[in-house]
Amino acid sequence: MKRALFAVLTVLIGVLVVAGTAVAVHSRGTEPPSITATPAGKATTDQGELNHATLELSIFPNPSSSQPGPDIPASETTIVAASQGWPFYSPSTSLQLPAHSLVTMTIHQYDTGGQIYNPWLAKVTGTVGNKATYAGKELSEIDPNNVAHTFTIHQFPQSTQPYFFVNVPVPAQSDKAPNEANGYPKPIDVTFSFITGAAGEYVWNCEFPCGNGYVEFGGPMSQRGFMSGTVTVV
Ligand SMILES: [Cu+2]
Repeated sequence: MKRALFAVLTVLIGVLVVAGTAVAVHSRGTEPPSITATPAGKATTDQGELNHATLELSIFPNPSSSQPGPDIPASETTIVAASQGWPFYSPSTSLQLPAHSLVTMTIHQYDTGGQIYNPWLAKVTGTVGNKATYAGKELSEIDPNNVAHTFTIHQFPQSTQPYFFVNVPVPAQSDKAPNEANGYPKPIDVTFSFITGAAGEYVWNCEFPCGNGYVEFGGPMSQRGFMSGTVTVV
């Protein structure tokens, strides 16, 4: 058991190093304008009564006329993204969350996917109950062979900020899912809540290799505004 855990941790650290390197070696680029979680009154949690806030994101498989892509200045990157059909989180990857609060996020997922390299990342971690609701069904993990993206918040390795780690895998659409009028299939809605700590600057990224280049961690995976961004806890 201990050996298996070490193996899983070793692979996870490897994935984070590769993803981190891809982000670091790439030009950081412009971050899209930040979006702020909406206050939603109070919530009772196992840490007592806390402020509650909500945030909605969508994941689109490619820019289109109905979804033009990340709100970053038009550049070579955005032209390549459109021509290669890069997936992206919308409306922004720059997220601002209230400190010491319950945050409920909903992700509307429109993209296909496949097998994730590290099945540990197909488990829900760091949310309330280590669970998320997938199209109305509460689960603690999804099929590692049917992942589209992940939403993974973590801190900088050298950081002295409070520990903050959230991983929510997002399942893939069927290749046969019919498109609706907006050119995308009916979304799979994923909802989860987590509790923020003290103020700090964090980052998040997708841990499913949905890009191109080295082990599919290039392209949208290494360009901010698509599959990674910032989490500012204020
Ligand atoms: Cu992704």
